[in-house]
Amino acid sequence: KGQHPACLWFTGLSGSGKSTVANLVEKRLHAMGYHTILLDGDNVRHGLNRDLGFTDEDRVENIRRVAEVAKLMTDAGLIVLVSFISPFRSERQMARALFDAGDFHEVFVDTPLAICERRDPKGLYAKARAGELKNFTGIDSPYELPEHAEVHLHTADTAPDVLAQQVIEELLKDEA
Ligand code: GGZ
Repeated sequence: KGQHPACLWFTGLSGSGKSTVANLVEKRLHAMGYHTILLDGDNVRHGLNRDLGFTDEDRVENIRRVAEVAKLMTDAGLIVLVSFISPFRSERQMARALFDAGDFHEVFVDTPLAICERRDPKGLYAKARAGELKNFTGIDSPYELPEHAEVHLHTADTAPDVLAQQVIEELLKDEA
């Protein structure tokens, strides 16, 4: 299948639904015959980046490495889905700059902090509020809102399958 290689870069808070939407998008692309790979904390922070924590400096390095790997995989012909908080504008810009114009699609998974905190599937927000977890994004570590995202997903009032479709439409919008 002839989809041009590309990078779908998901950014958003912990618990925003990045992984849920990215997984749905990947499943659909796969069903359409595209070759994809999903990079996220589960397969990167436990391996390649297991030396990194959550200080600003470590997050910068986390995202730098992920961006470089995503670029290599895109060069190899894959559609790469990247799902990290990626809280800093400058690192998202650095990632974007690695790619040819039009091959990088930033997807802002926009879920208000209050909703992420209510969900708190791993109890991390509670720990952060209690002071047991330092440098937690949205609590005592910043999340810089995307200003140039190609896709802006409002998760509070839209079902995941509809959000996934919005991402796919962005990816395929220039296809014949
Ligand atoms: C934010 C943290 C932290 C801190 C552990 N701050 O909901 P999760 O659990 O599964 O996703 C979060 C994940 C964030 O890692 P990223 O590599 O995406 O972050 S970044 O792009 O900023 O480098 C959360 C868990 O790791 N987690 N401690 N302090 N999230």
